[in-house]
Amino acid sequence: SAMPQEREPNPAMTASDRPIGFGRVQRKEDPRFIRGKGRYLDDIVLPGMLHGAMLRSPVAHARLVSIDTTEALAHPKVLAVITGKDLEGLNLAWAPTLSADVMAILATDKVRFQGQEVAFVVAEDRYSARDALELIDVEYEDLPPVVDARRALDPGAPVIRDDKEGQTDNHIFDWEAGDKAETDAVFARADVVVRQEMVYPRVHPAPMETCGAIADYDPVDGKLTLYETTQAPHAHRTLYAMVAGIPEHKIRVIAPDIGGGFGNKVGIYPGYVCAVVGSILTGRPVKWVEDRSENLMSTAFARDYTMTGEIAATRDGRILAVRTHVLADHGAFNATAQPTKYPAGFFSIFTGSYDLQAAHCSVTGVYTNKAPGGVAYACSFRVTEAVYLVERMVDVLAKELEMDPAELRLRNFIRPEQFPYKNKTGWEYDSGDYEPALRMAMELIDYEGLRREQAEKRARGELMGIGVSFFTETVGAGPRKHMDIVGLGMADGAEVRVHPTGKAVVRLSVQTQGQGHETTFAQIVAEELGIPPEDIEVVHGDTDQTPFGLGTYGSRSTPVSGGAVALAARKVQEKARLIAAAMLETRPEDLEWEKGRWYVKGDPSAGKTIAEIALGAHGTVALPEGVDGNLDAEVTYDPPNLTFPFGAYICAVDVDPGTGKVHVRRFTAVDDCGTRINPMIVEGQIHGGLADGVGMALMEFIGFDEQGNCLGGSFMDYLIPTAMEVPDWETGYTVTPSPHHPIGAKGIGESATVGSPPAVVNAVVDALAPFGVTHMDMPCTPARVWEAMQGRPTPP
Ligand code: MCN
Ligand code: CUN
Repeated sequence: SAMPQEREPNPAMTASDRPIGFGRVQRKEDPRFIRGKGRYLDDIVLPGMLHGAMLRSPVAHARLVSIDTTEALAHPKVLAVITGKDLEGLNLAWAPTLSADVMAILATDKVRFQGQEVAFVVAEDRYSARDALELIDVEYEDLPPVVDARRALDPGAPVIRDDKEGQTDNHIFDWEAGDKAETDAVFARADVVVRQEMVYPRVHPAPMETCGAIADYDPVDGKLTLYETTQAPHAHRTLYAMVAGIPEHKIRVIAPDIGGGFGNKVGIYPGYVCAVVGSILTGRPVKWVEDRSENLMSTAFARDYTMTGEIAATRDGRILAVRTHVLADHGAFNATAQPTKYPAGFFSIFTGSYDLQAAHCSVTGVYTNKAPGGVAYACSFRVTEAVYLVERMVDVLAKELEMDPAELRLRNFIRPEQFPYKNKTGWEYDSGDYEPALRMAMELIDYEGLRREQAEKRARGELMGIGVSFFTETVGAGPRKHMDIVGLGMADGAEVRVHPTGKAVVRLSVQTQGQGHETTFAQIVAEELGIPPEDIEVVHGDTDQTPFGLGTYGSRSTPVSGGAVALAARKVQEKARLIAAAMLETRPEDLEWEKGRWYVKGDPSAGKTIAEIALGAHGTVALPEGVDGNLDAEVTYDPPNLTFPFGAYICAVDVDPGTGKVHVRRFTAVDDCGTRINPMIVEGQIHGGLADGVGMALMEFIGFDEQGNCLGGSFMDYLIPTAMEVPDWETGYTVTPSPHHPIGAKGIGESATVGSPPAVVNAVVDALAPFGVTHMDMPCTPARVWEAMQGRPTPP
């Protein structure tokens, strides 16, 4: 079917006339959320349910001398206390991570970060479980911690992972992309080379709902039902089967409503495994839900990249090459969630939106005494770090060349006729048209006017800055021949069933956490079959009811599962044609499709609607040879490539010269995610991501002291932006469809989080230009800004 084109909303058309890309199809999930009728994990109460609580290490690095659980076990409401020793007996003390490492479920030998899981109590209620934690007596023998990644490889640094055979230091991996020799040669002959060190600090996705699980093991039929806050129910089920040895058909993972995931809910946490063991031991369901501090201190963090960037250019502003070295802090266990071949995620797209002659990056991963994670928080598998690096570097170059940063970008964009564009590190950008997006952003915010205003303010001694960033992402992993997670190829299944009365159900392998899949996937089917979105039920989050697939992260639901759904619906449409031909006593070739109906070419009055055909399929119509009696189809979609959304962001800030406080006054975002299925949802995704970006740029920070104590373990210390700190977003869009995606859609879920931090930081640095400031590390807190104004950049 034809590529749906973006249209302006036409009030005369209803959602069912034009299900995709237009108007404001209301979210089907909102009636229950707005009424407080969502069903989140903690809302679920099973008969006889017990509660778990986790004892965590108070120190960052220590030998575990002994654990005494006698007193806790004597607590009248405690049913079980599980330690690493107990798990060892079950071969579950250690588990494989998503990055070919192992991680402790409960510590056996040492603790390796503050907040690490040490023992699990199962009790009649949550309060007793928590009280009993204090009755467990653990003796630790302190070891010196490794807190600063830059010291991790020092000779003599304490070895964190002495559990691993042959591991004599804190080194995890070295990885590179691009051609080093070619890049060095371009650098050697370039007129201008600029270099900047920068830190993308450790931050945390901090979803509104923390992580949790309810394990319900039925000893009679051996079936484990596991309710989980998970972004990837099928992958979890398979991993439990592989690791715990429970047969896969005896595991059912159910993801209820999820209050935000943002990458925090991709992995399997020790608490989930302990809940399972607790349920098997007690024969009763066990619920475990972490609190806010546990979430911030122990679950998947994001970033923590220390980067050295260099950019080579001609004097007149032609960018020739970029090279970078990165030190990646992965914490105590390498548990980052990413395709196997990509230990640094998709960081190698640090070439950005520019047509370069050469590029090279090398990444060294190290262990530190901090919580594991690394790939989370709307990161598009490290595209966040890549975009930050290149967009900061371009600004550093603009400063050196005394060129306008928008102008410098415009001069260096990959041109529309160059797509599909093969970049210097091996990505094939599917489509793009960059200049119109940046020009639109400049127009929307009145870039020239802002620059004039800035000049006037500077003349008066006021501090105002304007920051530009332009990003290209790579989202929608597969294809599976190149991409897998622990050996599971990155494809997704979808199943469409049209019921006898013409209503439909679509079953997905991906998992919404607030993105609105119940609405948008219904819209895709509606577009293909002409069934109104409200007549289509979207089922997800239950491995017993949905086809296999790798789940939601890396903004892959629309690129991968969206493709699966569109193709499954098209299969249904083709099947409907065969059945309609039988019903109309004509040949399938003589039929023509219009939204929701097959009719006889040249005789539009002779036709059958999808509902009539569905009834025919399930009814008494004599079906053609080889056509079975339903109107269903199933597809597993292995995408041919990723999709490459892009956008232009411009931000204006004012800085208080007395306090160093940054006020984001304006922010314009022009995004292009190809065909927009639901513009309202797309805009919501962008608003959320822009708030993330302002948060990271100005206030979010998981810091540690020298002992490895986590300094970001509560919302008193880990600051996230509220409506007070963000401006009214001004958005625009262009539409450059993906040429390979069935409906031309690209992912959007992480674009704004990826693209906005460099715009804010570029604006802050621009505001501080009168002080000679050329770079500042995030978060640009008042204290750091003030120090920078005194010529004392805060050491990272
Ligand atoms: N969409 C659309 N048209 C497009 C692209 C997307 O209408 N061209 C719609 C989709 O159909 C979907 C939503 O926008 O309803 C996001 O789609 P997509 O970009 O495919 O991203 P995913 O659905 O795979 O969501 C994952 C992405 C990630 S990885 C993080 S992290 C993040 C994000 O989504 N976590 C979120 N946005 C979030 N939003 C909410 N509310 N909660 C989270 O946890
Ligand atoms: Cu990187 S966070 Mo999202 O991919 O779930």
